[in-house]
Amino acid sequence: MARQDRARVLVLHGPNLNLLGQREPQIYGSTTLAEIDAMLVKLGQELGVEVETYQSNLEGELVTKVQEARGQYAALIVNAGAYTHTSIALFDALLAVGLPVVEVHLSNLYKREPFRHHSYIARAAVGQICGFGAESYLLGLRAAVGLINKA
Ligand code: CA2
Repeated sequence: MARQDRARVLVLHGPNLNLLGQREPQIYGSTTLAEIDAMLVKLGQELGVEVETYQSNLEGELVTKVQEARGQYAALIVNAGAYTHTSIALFDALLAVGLPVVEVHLSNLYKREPFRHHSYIARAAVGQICGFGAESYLLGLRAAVGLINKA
């Protein structure tokens, strides 16, 4: 019998997240982005989905990646970093792509500065997970797989 292709999930990391584990461990933890990506791929295998990850410091590159996700992925997990609080372009792209979006953040946005309390991404997302450090991504993946399996 032909092997059923596994659903694919794209994880997007925004600006400065490439620095994880190298600076500000008191806020963002000591796990590196490469370690988070590896944990996501492993959990994806356990949950029966294929996980791909992408990081960029550039807003336009993230927008393009979202546009290209149409028809290629079953769900998106997005930590847009500081673009969370500024990017209408990313919000528009996420609305247009028509895929379920799970927003994740390492830190608890609502315990931080007021400018982090508003997320443009939130209106395009099914839900938001924040405050659990690297675990936020793993919880986000579980949520995304739940949405895929329900669809
Ligand atoms: O908590 C999150 O995941 C954030 O998306 C992280 C963003 C921040 O602007 C958001 O408000 C919340 C910042 C990512 C910066 O990551 C760094 C990692 C290590 C050292 C310096 C920055």
